[in-house]
Amino acid sequence: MRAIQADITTLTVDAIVNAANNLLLGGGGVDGAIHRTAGPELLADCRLLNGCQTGEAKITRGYRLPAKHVIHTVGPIWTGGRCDEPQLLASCYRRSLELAAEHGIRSIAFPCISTGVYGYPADQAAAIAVRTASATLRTLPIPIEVTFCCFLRSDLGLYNARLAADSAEGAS
Ligand code: AR6
Repeated sequence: MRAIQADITTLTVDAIVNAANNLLLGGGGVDGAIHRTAGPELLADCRLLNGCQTGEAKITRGYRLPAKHVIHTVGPIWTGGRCDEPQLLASCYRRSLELAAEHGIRSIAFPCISTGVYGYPADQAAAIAVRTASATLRTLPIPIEVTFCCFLRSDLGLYNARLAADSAEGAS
């Protein structure tokens, strides 16, 4: 697992993850950027998926993106943490990785799900992302290279701290 600062739509990986909404018909933020770069075929494909529940994930092709696939997941809207937000956010990372493994995906990049419009506190979200990805990778039959793609420099700092703590834990 590694963290970088980049625009996720530029990454050449087997799959990028989209922080979508329940309708899966596009939106702002990273969702808007992914749809703009992938082109109208992505929206046409998404229309066939019948939406997606919060914490779940669905897969499409990447069309004009350098990534071969897009895994669309729906993070929780932050309302203070008492509406299962941590469990739902963890589920986004777990279900995306499980779906990736089912499709033979060997490299995947995640944005910082829920931390934009949906308002999830960035540090808490980074902790969940790293902890859940680390735990899920240990359960998968094939190794997957995970990149946490941070748009903001502040997020990159949070992820690097969490990744260092995770690898220290793994070593002890
Ligand atoms: N590459 C990587 N990360 C990005 C990019 C990009 N091109 N653009 C933004 N981010 P958000 P959410 C980061 O709001 O909070 C949409 O309208 C951004 O800095 O995109 O899960 C959907 O349709 C932030 O760290 O997603 C939903 O309605 C992270 O992506 C709603 O927003 C997530 O911010 C989902 O909200």
